[in-house]
Amino acid sequence: MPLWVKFMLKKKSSYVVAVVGATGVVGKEMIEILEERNFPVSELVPLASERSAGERVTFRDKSWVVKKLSKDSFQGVDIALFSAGAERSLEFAPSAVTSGAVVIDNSSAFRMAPGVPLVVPEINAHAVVGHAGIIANPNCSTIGMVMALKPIHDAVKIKRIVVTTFQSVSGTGKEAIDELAGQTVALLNFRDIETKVYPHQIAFNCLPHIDAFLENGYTKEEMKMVNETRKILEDESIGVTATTVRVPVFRCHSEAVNIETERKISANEVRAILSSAPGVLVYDDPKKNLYPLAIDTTGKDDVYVGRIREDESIPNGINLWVVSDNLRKGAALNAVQIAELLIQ
Ligand code: L14
Repeated sequence: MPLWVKFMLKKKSSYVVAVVGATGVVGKEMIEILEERNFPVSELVPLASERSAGERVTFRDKSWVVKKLSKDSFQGVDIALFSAGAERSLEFAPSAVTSGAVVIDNSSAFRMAPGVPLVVPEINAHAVVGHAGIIANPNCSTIGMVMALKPIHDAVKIKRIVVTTFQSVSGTGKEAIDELAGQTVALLNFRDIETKVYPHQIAFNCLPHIDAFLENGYTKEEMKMVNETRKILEDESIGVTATTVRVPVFRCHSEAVNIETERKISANEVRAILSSAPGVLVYDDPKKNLYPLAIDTTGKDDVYVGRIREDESIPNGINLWVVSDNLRKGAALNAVQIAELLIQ
């Protein structure tokens, strides 16, 4: 028996679904999306740290008590959606798998582990087969970018990607949302600011620093974009280089993406290809001042692409502006879509 058969989800009419980090920004979004998409949930098991245990979450007009996350939390759980940070995932995901659950993990803990599928359903749904209990959800910025690039890669093969991100604070969590709001109000009232979550003031500022710095001078967030992109596109030959920047935006990540392709492709051809790509919406009419904006993509499922131009500095190059909701397609929606693949 191949190993993955052992971990295959048994088909049922409905499933016990645990959400780890149920009171967090992404956890809440997961619960909302499970409801919105009518996922067959027989029982919701909201889990969180000691601090949030006892709180309540609403799911299908019913109030569910959040329980304290422990290694015994997963008895009888079919699917466990984890979004409580890499440390929690490392500590508790193995217990969930041992209890018989399939884990869909939103953290960076297992993404690059060999044998752990890293999945964006529109792109590499086939990769879920072969999991050994854990399936990883890619980084929010990686998901938006590969959604826009995979159809182009299929058409003309991408050789190199240069990306700069403009990332909102919501991915960091509720404290970061409060920090941006609090600093903004304080500064407009000529008061001193507090800086707790980020190393510098985020209000009215841009921080070229997301996640920890590595020996090579890049941040972990930048290297996630490099390594995850290659794993998802199943192409180690693509060159990827990234600069990830935190901006004073609450929700949605924007990305300036420059690609060099093997064969020539025009801006119009890119528009045509992306127009028929599932989960991608071309929003590109500069004459009418139409281009993707973080404030417009909030709450949307699609990845919005605009400002599509030929890079006139090289023979085969394209520039794009990609915006997506980091909490939805960048996190909770993609995780629920993976769960949908498992029960198909
Ligand atoms: O999934 O925006 O690896 O501060 C880590 C950084 C999620 C977002 C990940 C942020 C990201 C987070």
